[in-house]
Amino acid sequence: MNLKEKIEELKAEINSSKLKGEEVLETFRIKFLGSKNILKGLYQELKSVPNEQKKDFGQLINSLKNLAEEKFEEGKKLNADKNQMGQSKIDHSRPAEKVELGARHPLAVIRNEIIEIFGRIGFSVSEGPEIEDDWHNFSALNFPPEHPARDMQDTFFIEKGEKEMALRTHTSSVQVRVMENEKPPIRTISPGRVYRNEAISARAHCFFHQVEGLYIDKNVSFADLKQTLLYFAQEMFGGSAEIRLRPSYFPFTEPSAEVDVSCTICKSEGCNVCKYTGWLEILGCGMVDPNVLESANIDPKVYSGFAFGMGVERIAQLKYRVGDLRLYSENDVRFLNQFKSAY
Ligand code: 2NL
Repeated sequence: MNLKEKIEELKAEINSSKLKGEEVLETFRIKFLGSKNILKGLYQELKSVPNEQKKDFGQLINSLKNLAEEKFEEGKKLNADKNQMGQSKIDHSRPAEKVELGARHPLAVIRNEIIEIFGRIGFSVSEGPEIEDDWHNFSALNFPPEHPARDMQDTFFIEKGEKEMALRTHTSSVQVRVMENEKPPIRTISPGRVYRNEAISARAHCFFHQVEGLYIDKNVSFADLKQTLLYFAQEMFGGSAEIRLRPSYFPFTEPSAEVDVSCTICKSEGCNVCKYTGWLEILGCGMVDPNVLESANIDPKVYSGFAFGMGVERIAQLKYRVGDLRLYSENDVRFLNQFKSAY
């Protein structure tokens, strides 16, 4: 038999090999790919082939070797989950591995609950960009040019092309966009992440989450604001919750107030969470400043409105009694798994 015939024969043998079972596979490996494999003999014979034919024969033997390797890999796969008898190695009676169910993040749970509570009295949900221009984050909201809240210490400023932009410091910027794009009556809330340039500690973070609310129509009064917030507090903290308003200041509302809810932990008896005051601060609010309405081309002589803003972490802190803000962004499953049942 000449070299060409030998190659053809081996090729046919490789192609027709049935590599079922570990032993058959091993025999195949030794014959075609082992340290004393049969192809080595062919390379010996190549030496006596006339020079002008060496290249062609060399290629033929190489492709034979590749074919054997392919066939072997195929056989390995074929045998991976079968034993020598060709039976499945998979134990179908083995108990299934436990599938760990994920849990919704506590901040998402609280945010969804807030959306749901305001949804029931007709508030829609608005969203907007986290990278904002000065107009939507500050100027339209009646922040004077030199107002300290614009300060580098509070705001992350970034360059975007030619323009200086900022990471929004509140979702009021979304509300401004709603006022610019829609006609009253407006009844919407804007949940979202906001950023402040602060050192991270248990009580401060460089980002947190807010839900702001805005209601604009004819004859909206402070009484409407108070009743809306009482409704919210009782839905969120239970029917016996009470609220109180303390005068405050925000550039975008006049008058402004801070809102406390009666301490749900000690029922206002006095505890270390409410610092023995019986009250917990939950949000800030007020009547939308006429300047803000004008900035968005809403006539303050025709329309009035109220607005409020709350920190989602703050509400979660009170509902779940989680003091350290850092836990909300560390993604430690030992923390997250505690919120499995919530929606
Ligand atoms: C807080 C206080 C507040 C607002 C947010 C607002 C939005 C527009 C106009 C007027 Cl477009 N006001 N939002 C008003 C009062 C308070 O947030 O302590 N947030 C965590």
